[in-house]
Amino acid sequence: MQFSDRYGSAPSAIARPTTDRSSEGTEMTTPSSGRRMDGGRALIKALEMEGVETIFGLPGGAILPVYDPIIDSPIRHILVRHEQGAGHMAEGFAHATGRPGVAMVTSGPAATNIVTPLCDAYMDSVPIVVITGQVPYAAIGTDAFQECDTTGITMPVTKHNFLISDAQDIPRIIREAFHIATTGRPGPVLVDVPKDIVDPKNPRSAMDWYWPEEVDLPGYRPVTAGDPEAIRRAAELILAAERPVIYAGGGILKARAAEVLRELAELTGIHVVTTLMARGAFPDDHPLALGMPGMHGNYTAVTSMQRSDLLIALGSRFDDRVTGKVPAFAPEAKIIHVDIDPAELGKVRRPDVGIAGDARLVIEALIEAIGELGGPSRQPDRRAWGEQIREWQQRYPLTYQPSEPGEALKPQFVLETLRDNTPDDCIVASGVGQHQMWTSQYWKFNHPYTWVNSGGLGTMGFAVPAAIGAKVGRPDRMVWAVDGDGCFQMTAQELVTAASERIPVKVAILNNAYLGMVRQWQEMFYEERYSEVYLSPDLPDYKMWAEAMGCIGMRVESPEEVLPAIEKANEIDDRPVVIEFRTDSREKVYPMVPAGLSNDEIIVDPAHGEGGH
Ligand SMILES: Cc1ncc(C[n+]2csc(CCOP(=O)(O)OP(=O)(O)O)c2C)c(N)n1
Repeated sequence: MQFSDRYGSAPSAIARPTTDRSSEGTEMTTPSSGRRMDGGRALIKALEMEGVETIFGLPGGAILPVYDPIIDSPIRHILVRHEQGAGHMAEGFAHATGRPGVAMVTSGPAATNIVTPLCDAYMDSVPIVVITGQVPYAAIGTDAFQECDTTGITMPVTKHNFLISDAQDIPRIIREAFHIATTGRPGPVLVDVPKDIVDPKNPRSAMDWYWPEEVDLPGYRPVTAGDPEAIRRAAELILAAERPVIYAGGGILKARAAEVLRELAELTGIHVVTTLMARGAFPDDHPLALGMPGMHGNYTAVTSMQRSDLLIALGSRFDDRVTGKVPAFAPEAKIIHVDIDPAELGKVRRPDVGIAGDARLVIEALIEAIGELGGPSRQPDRRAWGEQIREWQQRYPLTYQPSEPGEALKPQFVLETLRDNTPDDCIVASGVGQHQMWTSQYWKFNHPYTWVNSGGLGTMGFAVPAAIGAKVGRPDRMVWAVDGDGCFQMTAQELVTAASERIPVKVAILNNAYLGMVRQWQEMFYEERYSEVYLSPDLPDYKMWAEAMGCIGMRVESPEEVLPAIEKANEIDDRPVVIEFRTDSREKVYPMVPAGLSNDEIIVDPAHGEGGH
């Protein structure tokens, strides 16, 4: 019996695997069905069958029997220093590769330590599979040592979770876990594994090996193809619109739809905004790119949405940080909303045409429907709209006041220099706060899967472990984390993991000595009453801390030092590098739409001379 089988499970199908990378079998051979095995070995073997190459994790008593067979497995295990790190590494891996990230930890406190990454992955639809140890099945509910109700705790923050009760179910459940995590709207799936059913010394762990060829979950049938009638109506709306804007969300990346998005934009000549989660889904250097909308979006992205007569929302969820005050959001716009998750349609704003389906398939069908309806030449003359957009772009570019000689470094200057001196396909991960918004604003994302970010939950401490996971997934790419001093202090210990595993990530700390984003709100909305946001510029000594963790550490205080430090960091490829940039603590993120206000009340940078709205 499973505690939380929300989708229903098919009986075990005994079938042949397609691949087997296990050390026990010869490469690419099929293991004999019915071979006796213990549950721990079966679990690792099932992960191998899923093509898992890396597990991020940390062992403990309850999960020991699953850790033992790792020694004989070709799977690489990366030993983290805190389970939160394992979860974010799995997420970073998934963000950068599109393949599911895997984390494995023990019961009780280890399971609760990984709840934050689970919630983070849930909010941002990141496919990860987390395996947790559990006390022996019979001890569940007795408050046994290191027991906690992991499935109960994680139910609201996982797409699905399993509590395995029978060793014979292990291959099927692992197969289902990966299927659920990666199909439909991707998300985190947790598998809780009681110790007795994986412990070779316990008869309850004995099972006959099999590999289910197919997954059959009667209650789980994600819709992928959009309704043709709705697609035709959407195409009609596109062909009639005078001021349309494509509102691209993270779903574009999840659906691997960046190429077809570009095709649609170029076919119709419609401009594209990319949300915080969609940065990279449409190239920033494209003439139709408008950049990021929302609370800290640029003026043109925000205002073009506000003034549009048609918003084509593709894999975006009308997040409050994008809409601002909902009743005042894009008041004249009709809405086409495409999402793999039908629950998103109409959740915040009622669409004129709602299409449940995979973004890539629906966009392809839309392109076809536009052709059938007469093609893009049927569209009205949109030159005036294009002119208006260009005028906004010229009038309200992103700006900041460069520092005068002797003044503190500007974070935007650091980011511009980093952006201009890293490869175009460099992967950049960020923490949460001002540095995150500046990175999203100032970086030029010209390739998909180059931006690794915690958008929904907004998790401080995400950057360092996520960058490590991304680098493990894409060792061929340069990976930089841009972190705040507050965020860095939450998960910096994972640099010990990176150094000992020789994962050469690079970290830029924008040290403004404050919990900067909170300070910004206190300055703007709490009359400069700075309650509990000062961190100190010198404590800790980041350079020494980095070095103590096996990294190269550098400190940069003046503009002339910025480029040489970045160049030096770029040359180091055998260990992690940390550069502490001491930045101006008074700097604020602009533009800004204050929380709860309409996007029409966007504050452009006062230093730019606009003086407000
Ligand atoms: C785990 C967690 N705790 C608290 C917050 C609230 N919060 C959002 S941004 C921020 C400040 C971040 O400071 P820092 O890392 O120094 O970055 P900065 O804003 O200065 O760039 C805080 C405390 C959060 N997002 N996550």
